[in-house]
Amino acid sequence: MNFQLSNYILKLYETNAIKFGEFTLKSGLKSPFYIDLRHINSHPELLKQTADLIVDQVKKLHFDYVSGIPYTALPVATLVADKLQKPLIYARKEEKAYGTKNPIIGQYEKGKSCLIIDDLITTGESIIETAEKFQSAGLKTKDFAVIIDRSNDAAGLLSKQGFNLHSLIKLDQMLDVLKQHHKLDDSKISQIKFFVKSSNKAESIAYTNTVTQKILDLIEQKKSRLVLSLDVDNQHDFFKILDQTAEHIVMLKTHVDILTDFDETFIRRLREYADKYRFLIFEDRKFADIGNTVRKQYRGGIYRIADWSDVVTVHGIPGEGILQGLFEGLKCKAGFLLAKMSSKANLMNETYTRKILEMGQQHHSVVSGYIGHGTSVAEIRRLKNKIPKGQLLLMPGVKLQSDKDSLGQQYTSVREAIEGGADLIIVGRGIIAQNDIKKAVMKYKSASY
Ligand code: 5BU
Repeated sequence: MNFQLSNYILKLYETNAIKFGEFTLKSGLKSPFYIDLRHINSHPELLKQTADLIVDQVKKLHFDYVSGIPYTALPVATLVADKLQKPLIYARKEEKAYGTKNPIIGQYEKGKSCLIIDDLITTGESIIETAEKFQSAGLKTKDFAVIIDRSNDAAGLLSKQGFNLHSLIKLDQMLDVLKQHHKLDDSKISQIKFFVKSSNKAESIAYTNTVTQKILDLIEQKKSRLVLSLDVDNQHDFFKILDQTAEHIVMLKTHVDILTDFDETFIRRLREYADKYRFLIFEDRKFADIGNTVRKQYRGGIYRIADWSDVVTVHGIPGEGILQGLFEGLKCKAGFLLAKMSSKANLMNETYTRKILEMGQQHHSVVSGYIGHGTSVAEIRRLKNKIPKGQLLLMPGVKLQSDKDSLGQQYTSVREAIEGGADLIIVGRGIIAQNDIKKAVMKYKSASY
């Protein structure tokens, strides 16, 4: 390695941009090292040096614009753009929750290409996500420059998708330089290497709780990925529809408070159907209060939901206490967190969705998966790729063809939902509003599996 680069690595170490010790990561894992390149921006010389090194690395590539992923990489991208005399554009960090605003800020011509700069690459997923934002805005993205590549093989992953990764420093190089300068010893280095390898393994653990396993078994046994949403207001209609659909569904989704004639017999009868036709009961209650209140709403009141339902929907907005309030001390119960709703202009943006997935992963013993939605295969697949292994994606707002209703519901087609990776589709009016219910349920069942 050249002198300039090892000198640069030492400077990163001296400014505490690379630290060794014990650090708790977002995932809950304890890491023996931590890289925080935000510090670079507070050291003008180091920032300039970073820009010079990146310029050296990318100056032979062809691109029309320079971009940095906010916030950390934006200052250095600005310097790089200046040195190369190319225009700077960048993608909004917080996705607009609604509206049609372009996610790309700055002036550009469609069809031209952009170099994207980021500080650190761990898995490559956030870079791919950014590339997709640029691509959907009509720009080409092929080359990425990062300061440190601390991944196992992000370059390999990116190249499979047609992207080139140009990193200034790889983890092994960084460790070598610090060892040569007596900042690290062999045992610490093997600890770090072991951590990087095993944390990748930890990320690939499948979080499958007993309820999820039941759902997965039913999908295979029934050859169906169908959840029927039976939103009618009286028991007579309810069981009439259930008679024609029960054997083909994996779960029956209820809104029990829609019924005008709810009583104990309804619950008894429903449980008998569930046992006879082997489906889970899914009360779409969308709990959204503090732990103490949801516990009472779930286990008490006139509905006593916890007594008869297998799964319920939960909003993560009150924080993780809601999961404890609902499920602590109960067996064979699980929730689905709302990660992205199907209704038009809903306020769940990308950041919210990501936080919900983090919460769900940490509480995988009681979170079977997520309610999510997308209006295209690509959007659904993007969401699915972020869902921890072993947890499920349930998608409402599904019909045979894409459609909408007059109150903001958006429907994506079954084909797109399944192609995008939805584990289960939730269908209401696509089935229950049809004259021939039996025919409709068979159509959805076979299109789903
Ligand atoms: P539909 O008739 O297929 O539109 O019914 C959809 C059902 O799924 C309905 O019970 C909604 O309450 C439920 N739903 C939804 O449509 N979108 C969402 O984001 C969530 C639930 Br969460």
